[in-house]
Amino acid sequence: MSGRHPADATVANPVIPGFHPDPSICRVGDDYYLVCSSFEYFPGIPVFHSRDLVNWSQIGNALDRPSQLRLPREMPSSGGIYAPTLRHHDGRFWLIVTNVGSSGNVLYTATDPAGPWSEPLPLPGVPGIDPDLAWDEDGTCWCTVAGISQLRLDPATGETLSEPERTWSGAPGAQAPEAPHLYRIGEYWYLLIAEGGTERGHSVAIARSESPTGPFEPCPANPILTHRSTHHPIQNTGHADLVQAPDGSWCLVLLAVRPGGGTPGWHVLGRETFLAPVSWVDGWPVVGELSLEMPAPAWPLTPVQPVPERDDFDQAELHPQWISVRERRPELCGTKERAGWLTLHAAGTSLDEPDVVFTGRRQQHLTCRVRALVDASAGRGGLAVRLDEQHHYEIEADAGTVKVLARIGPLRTEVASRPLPAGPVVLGLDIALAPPQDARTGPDLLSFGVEEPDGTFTVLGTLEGRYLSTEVAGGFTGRVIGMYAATGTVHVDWFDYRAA
Ligand code: 6LW
Repeated sequence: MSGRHPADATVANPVIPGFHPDPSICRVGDDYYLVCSSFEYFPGIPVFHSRDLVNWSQIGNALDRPSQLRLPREMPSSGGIYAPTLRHHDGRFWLIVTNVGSSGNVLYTATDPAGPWSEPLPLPGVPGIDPDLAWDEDGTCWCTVAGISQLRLDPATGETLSEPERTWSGAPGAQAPEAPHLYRIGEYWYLLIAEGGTERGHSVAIARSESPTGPFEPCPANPILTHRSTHHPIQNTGHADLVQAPDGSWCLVLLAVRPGGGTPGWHVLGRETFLAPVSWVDGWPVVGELSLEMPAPAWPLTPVQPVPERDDFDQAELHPQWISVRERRPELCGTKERAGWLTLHAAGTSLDEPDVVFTGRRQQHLTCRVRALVDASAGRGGLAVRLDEQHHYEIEADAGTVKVLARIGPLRTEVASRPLPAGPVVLGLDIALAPPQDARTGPDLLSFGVEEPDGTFTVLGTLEGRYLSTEVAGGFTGRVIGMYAATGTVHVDWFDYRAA
């Protein structure tokens, strides 16, 4: 993931770049675990491990069996898995989450956060979204949800033991009090929330009480974190979770975005996971500098194995970074059919459909270079950048043609087309920052093309990136780059993604 800066004086933020929103973190001994929302993608809820809060590696996806995660076709994009909370209690990991548009609030447990995770335990009495779990000294389990309200829960049965009661809902009149997390720290119970909405007004606020149920006293310095109304390159700061660092100091993980281009600024990688230092003054957390290059922490860093840039599809199971839309049926998408290749069988669907046969990885860098060796001689498909079914660009091959296609809202267009000689072809995409021209430009340019036998890259079409941004498409996700089959069978020998 993110690494130590060569000078060792700073480290890069976001610590988990790309579409990784709503981070929730827990510490067990020297180990940290972090989960994120995954919306309409399967497998769901990426699980990360770190020993230093800076270097993270993905150790799995909590919801990796169809029985754990149902994402029905009718459920729109940006429905599905919202805002998990991960906690460790009584020797077990607890993951509470909302499946919006399907099963509502559900609870999973595991002894190893890398999996396997349990089947979902339904929580029919838990309303709304953003559920949190906290246990008090006598073992009572408190579940707090967006709004903000709280109830007693039996996490073993899923039964709710009290009616939801309003606790503290942030600044009077502030939009969307959400993302609550309740903690016992020192002599107080702290209720951390987000408010202002997940867009530019996003912020983090906190209150405290001597009891987990309140009454809560708001921090006089609220919001304790927001970048609204600033020129800061990190915006939409909110949805945070507190954790104690290896040296006993504290940190916040949070979501934020990196908008680019002219006005209003477009963010294309989704909401990413950032880290910020926290100090305590008079029993209140004070959030330190949140920057793209932050001072290296005081504790030792433990670099992790980066995800290989190239995947040769020579393993029976796909790396956990690969995600598909709503489901991944092994008979339609996998590496077992042709050894060393990823095989995709179209199921009568295309990228315009909610159940396209697609598998991709999150775009994690503002500029990057992607290549994939594709054999589409028995079908039609290729390499796509997907925001949702109405916002995607792709380079598509069939037995004799290669085309660059774009869908933006209700509009579809063919941008370029050229004949293709027989045999597999290297399809490619270069994403570069758009040159600053005027207030309407940017943030990036996506050039699709093919690699010629001599290795040169021929661009067939260049498209503006803003149409694949959250500000244009709406929703909660970010770009995912991957391969798909629109008709017949498409084989992919390798996929190579690297930061540029
Ligand atoms: C999530 C809410 C939020 O449920 O966005 O930014 C929603 N915060 O807490 C979807 O991620």
